[in-house]
Amino acid sequence: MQSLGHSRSAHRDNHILHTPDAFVRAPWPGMKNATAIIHATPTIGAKFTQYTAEFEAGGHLPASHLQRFVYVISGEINTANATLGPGAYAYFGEGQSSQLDSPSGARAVVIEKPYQPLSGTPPPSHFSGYENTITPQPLMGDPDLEVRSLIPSDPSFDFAVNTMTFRPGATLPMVEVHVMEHGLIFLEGGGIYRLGDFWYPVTVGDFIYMAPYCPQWFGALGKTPAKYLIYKDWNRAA
Ligand code: UGY
Ligand code: MN
Repeated sequence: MQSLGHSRSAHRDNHILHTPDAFVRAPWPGMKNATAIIHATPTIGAKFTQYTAEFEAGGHLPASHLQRFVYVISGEINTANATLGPGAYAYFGEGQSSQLDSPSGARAVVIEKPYQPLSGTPPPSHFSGYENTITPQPLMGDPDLEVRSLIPSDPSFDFAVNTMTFRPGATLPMVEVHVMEHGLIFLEGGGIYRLGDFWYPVTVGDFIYMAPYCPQWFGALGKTPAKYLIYKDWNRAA
Protein backbone atom coordinates (compact mmCIF):
# COMPACT_ATOMS: atom_id res chain seq x y z
CA MET A 1 0.00 0.00 0.00
CA GLN A 2 1.16 3.54 -0.73
CA SER A 3 2.64 5.07 2.43
CA LEU A 4 1.85 8.64 1.32
CA GLY A 5 5.13 9.76 2.84
CA HIS A 6 4.48 8.23 6.27
CA SER A 7 6.92 6.01 8.18
CA ARG A 8 7.36 5.07 11.85
CA SER A 9 11.11 5.65 11.34
CA ALA A 10 12.56 8.65 13.14
CA HIS A 11 15.98 10.24 13.50
CA ARG A 12 16.36 12.51 16.50
CA ASP A 13 19.27 13.95 18.47
CA ASN A 14 19.73 11.02 20.85
CA HIS A 15 18.01 8.08 19.09
CA ILE A 16 17.03 6.51 15.80
CA LEU A 17 14.06 4.25 15.13
CA HIS A 18 14.67 2.32 11.90
CA THR A 19 11.60 0.42 10.69
CA PRO A 20 11.44 -2.18 7.87
CA ASP A 21 9.34 0.03 5.56
CA ALA A 22 12.30 2.44 5.40
CA PHE A 23 15.14 -0.10 4.99
CA VAL A 24 17.50 0.46 2.08
CA ARG A 25 19.68 -2.50 1.14
CA ALA A 26 23.31 -1.94 0.16
CA PRO A 27 26.28 -4.27 -0.24
CA TRP A 28 28.80 -4.25 2.61
CA PRO A 29 32.34 -4.24 1.21
CA GLY A 30 33.27 -7.69 -0.15
CA MET A 31 29.82 -9.25 0.23
CA LYS A 32 28.83 -11.79 -2.44
CA ASN A 33 25.26 -12.96 -2.96
CA ALA A 34 24.36 -10.99 0.12
CA THR A 35 23.27 -7.53 1.10
CA ALA A 36 23.20 -5.41 4.24
CA ILE A 37 20.67 -3.19 5.95
CA ILE A 38 22.99 -0.81 7.75
CA HIS A 39 21.36 0.39 10.96
CA ALA A 40 24.12 2.17 12.87
CA THR A 41 27.68 3.20 12.11
CA PRO A 42 30.08 5.88 13.40
CA THR A 43 28.36 8.26 10.92
CA ILE A 44 25.59 8.70 13.55
CA GLY A 45 28.04 9.00 16.44
CA ALA A 46 27.92 5.31 17.40
CA LYS A 47 31.15 3.65 18.55
CA PHE A 48 30.03 0.42 16.83
CA THR A 49 28.46 -0.70 13.57
CA GLN A 50 25.31 -2.83 13.38
CA TYR A 51 23.64 -4.24 10.29
CA THR A 52 21.31 -7.00 9.26
CA ALA A 53 23.02 -9.28 6.73
CA GLU A 54 20.72 -11.02 4.25
CA PHE A 55 22.40 -13.99 2.55
CA GLU A 56 21.08 -15.66 -0.59
CA ALA A 57 22.19 -19.24 -1.32
CA GLY A 58 25.98 -19.12 -1.58
CA GLY A 59 26.10 -15.81 0.29
CA HIS A 60 29.45 -14.65 1.67
CA LEU A 61 30.60 -11.93 4.07
CA PRO A 62 34.38 -11.50 4.26
CA ALA A 63 36.27 -11.35 7.57
CA SER A 64 36.37 -8.03 9.40
CA HIS A 65 39.49 -6.43 10.87
CA LEU A 66 37.28 -5.36 13.81
CA GLN A 67 35.67 -7.48 16.52
CA ARG A 68 32.57 -9.13 15.06
CA PHE A 69 29.51 -10.62 16.79
CA VAL A 70 26.90 -12.49 14.74
CA TYR A 71 23.44 -13.71 15.84
CA VAL A 72 21.47 -15.85 13.39
CA ILE A 73 17.78 -14.97 12.96
CA SER A 74 16.93 -17.51 10.25
CA GLY A 75 18.69 -20.01 8.00
CA GLU A 76 22.20 -21.40 8.52
CA ILE A 77 25.61 -19.75 8.50
CA ASN A 78 29.01 -21.45 8.40
CA THR A 79 31.87 -19.85 10.28
CA ALA A 80 35.46 -21.13 10.20
CA ASN A 81 34.61 -23.32 13.21
CA ALA A 82 30.88 -24.03 13.39
CA THR A 83 27.52 -24.10 11.66
CA LEU A 84 25.11 -21.63 13.26
CA GLY A 85 21.33 -22.03 13.04
CA PRO A 86 18.56 -19.75 14.31
CA GLY A 87 19.33 -18.51 17.84
CA ALA A 88 23.06 -19.33 17.53
CA TYR A 89 25.73 -16.69 17.84
CA ALA A 90 29.49 -16.28 17.60
CA TYR A 91 32.15 -13.79 18.66
CA PHE A 92 35.39 -13.11 16.76
CA GLY A 93 38.20 -10.94 18.07
CA GLU A 94 40.18 -8.57 15.90
CA GLY A 95 42.27 -10.46 13.37
CA GLN A 96 40.32 -13.72 13.84
CA SER A 97 38.76 -15.50 10.85
CA SER A 98 35.29 -13.96 11.02
CA GLN A 99 34.10 -14.66 7.47
CA LEU A 100 30.52 -15.94 7.20
CA ASP A 101 29.09 -18.21 4.49
CA SER A 102 25.54 -19.38 3.95
CA PRO A 103 25.04 -22.32 1.59
CA SER A 104 21.25 -21.98 1.42
CA GLY A 105 20.44 -18.46 2.63
CA ALA A 106 20.17 -16.79 6.04
CA ARG A 107 19.43 -13.59 7.88
CA ALA A 108 21.67 -12.45 10.73
CA VAL A 109 22.44 -9.52 13.00
CA VAL A 110 26.08 -8.40 12.71
CA ILE A 111 27.80 -6.08 15.19
CA GLU A 112 31.35 -4.81 14.66
CA LYS A 113 33.49 -2.68 16.95
CA PRO A 114 37.14 -1.65 17.28
CA TYR A 115 38.55 -3.37 20.36
CA GLN A 116 39.31 -1.20 23.37
CA PRO A 117 42.12 -2.94 25.27
CA LEU A 118 42.17 -3.13 29.06
CA SER A 119 45.61 -2.86 30.60
CA GLY A 120 46.78 -6.18 32.07
CA THR A 121 43.91 -8.17 30.51
CA PRO A 122 44.45 -10.24 27.36
CA PRO A 123 41.82 -9.77 24.62
CA PRO A 124 39.03 -12.34 24.46
CA SER A 125 39.05 -15.42 22.23
CA HIS A 126 36.54 -16.68 19.70
CA PHE A 127 33.48 -18.52 20.99
CA SER A 128 30.06 -19.55 19.75
CA GLY A 129 26.89 -20.73 21.45
CA TYR A 130 23.14 -21.21 21.38
CA GLU A 131 20.86 -18.73 23.11
CA ASN A 132 18.55 -21.49 24.37
CA THR A 133 21.38 -22.94 26.49
CA ILE A 134 21.76 -19.69 28.49
CA THR A 135 19.99 -19.59 31.85
CA PRO A 136 17.74 -16.51 31.94
CA GLN A 137 18.05 -14.01 34.79
CA PRO A 138 15.06 -11.94 35.96
CA LEU A 139 15.76 -8.21 35.58
CA MET A 140 15.78 -6.59 39.03
CA GLY A 141 13.86 -9.56 40.40
CA ASP A 142 11.00 -9.42 37.87
CA PRO A 143 10.25 -12.98 36.67
CA ASP A 144 8.26 -11.52 33.74
CA LEU A 145 11.39 -9.94 32.25
CA GLU A 146 14.12 -12.43 31.36
CA VAL A 147 17.65 -11.42 30.39
CA ARG A 148 20.05 -13.81 28.65
CA SER A 149 23.67 -12.66 28.44
CA LEU A 150 25.24 -13.97 25.25
CA ILE A 151 28.72 -12.63 26.08
CA PRO A 152 30.51 -14.09 29.13
CA SER A 153 30.85 -11.92 32.20
CA ASP A 154 34.59 -11.26 31.74
CA PRO A 155 36.32 -7.85 31.75
CA SER A 156 38.26 -8.72 28.60
CA PHE A 157 35.06 -8.05 26.61
CA ASP A 158 34.39 -4.38 25.85
CA PHE A 159 30.74 -4.90 24.93
CA ALA A 160 27.74 -6.98 25.97
CA VAL A 161 24.92 -8.49 23.92
CA ASN A 162 21.79 -9.69 25.69
CA THR A 163 18.36 -10.87 24.73
CA MET A 164 15.48 -9.51 26.81
CA THR A 165 12.12 -11.24 26.82
CA PHE A 166 9.07 -9.44 28.26
CA ARG A 167 5.89 -11.35 29.08
CA PRO A 168 2.77 -9.49 27.87
CA GLY A 169 2.35 -6.43 30.10
CA ALA A 170 5.92 -6.53 31.47
CA THR A 171 7.92 -3.31 31.41
CA LEU A 172 11.42 -2.05 32.12
CA PRO A 173 11.29 -1.32 35.87
CA MET A 174 12.42 2.29 35.44
CA VAL A 175 13.26 4.92 32.87
CA GLU A 176 16.95 4.22 32.29
CA VAL A 177 19.45 7.00 31.64
CA HIS A 178 23.02 5.73 31.28
CA VAL A 179 26.39 6.37 29.68
CA MET A 180 26.25 3.22 27.55
CA GLU A 181 24.85 3.37 24.02
CA HIS A 182 22.56 0.68 22.59
CA GLY A 183 21.81 -1.02 19.30
CA LEU A 184 18.58 -3.00 19.63
CA ILE A 185 16.62 -5.18 17.22
CA PHE A 186 13.14 -6.55 17.88
CA LEU A 187 12.98 -10.32 17.39
CA GLU A 188 9.41 -11.01 18.61
CA GLY A 189 6.26 -9.17 19.64
CA GLY A 190 6.18 -5.47 20.31
CA GLY A 191 4.97 -2.66 22.52
CA ILE A 192 5.72 0.96 23.27
CA TYR A 193 9.29 2.29 23.47
CA ARG A 194 10.04 5.58 25.16
CA LEU A 195 13.14 7.24 23.68
CA GLY A 196 13.99 10.71 24.94
CA ASP A 197 10.68 12.59 25.01
CA PHE A 198 8.97 10.42 22.39
CA TRP A 199 6.87 7.25 22.72
CA TYR A 200 6.90 4.89 19.72
CA PRO A 201 4.86 1.79 18.84
CA VAL A 202 7.47 -0.86 17.93
CA THR A 203 7.33 -4.35 16.49
CA VAL A 204 9.34 -7.25 15.05
CA GLY A 205 12.12 -6.16 12.70
CA ASP A 206 12.43 -2.62 14.11
CA PHE A 207 15.92 -1.38 15.01
CA ILE A 208 16.65 1.29 17.63
CA TYR A 209 19.87 3.19 18.27
CA MET A 210 20.12 4.95 21.64
CA ALA A 211 22.94 7.42 22.21
CA PRO A 212 24.57 7.71 25.66
CA TYR A 213 22.13 9.17 28.21
CA CYS A 214 19.05 8.73 25.99
CA PRO A 215 16.14 8.24 28.43
CA GLN A 216 14.64 4.83 27.65
CA TRP A 217 11.73 2.66 28.78
CA PHE A 218 9.73 -0.18 27.22
CA GLY A 219 6.36 -1.78 27.90
CA ALA A 220 5.27 -4.99 26.11
CA LEU A 221 1.82 -4.99 24.50
CA GLY A 222 -0.19 -7.78 22.90
CA LYS A 223 -0.83 -11.41 23.83
CA THR A 224 2.60 -12.82 23.02
CA PRO A 225 6.00 -12.02 24.56
CA ALA A 226 8.14 -9.22 23.20
CA LYS A 227 11.81 -9.96 22.73
CA TYR A 228 14.80 -7.95 21.60
CA LEU A 229 18.54 -8.38 21.11
CA ILE A 230 20.44 -5.49 22.66
CA TYR A 231 24.07 -4.36 22.35
CA LYS A 232 25.79 -2.08 24.83
CA ASP A 233 29.36 -0.94 25.41
CA TRP A 234 30.55 -2.50 28.67
CA ASN A 235 33.49 -2.94 31.05
CA ARG A 236 35.30 0.24 29.97
CA ALA A 237 35.42 3.71 31.55
CA ALA A 238 35.17 5.70 28.32
O1 UGY B 1 20.94 -3.32 29.70
C1 UGY B 1 20.28 -2.31 29.54
O2 UGY B 1 20.73 -1.18 29.68
C2 UGY B 1 18.81 -2.49 29.16
N1 UGY B 1 18.01 -2.76 30.33
N2 UGY B 1 18.29 -1.36 28.42
C3 UGY B 1 17.15 -1.42 27.69
O3 UGY B 1 16.50 -2.49 27.64
N3 UGY B 1 16.80 -0.33 26.99
MN1 MN C 1 19.62 0.45 28.75
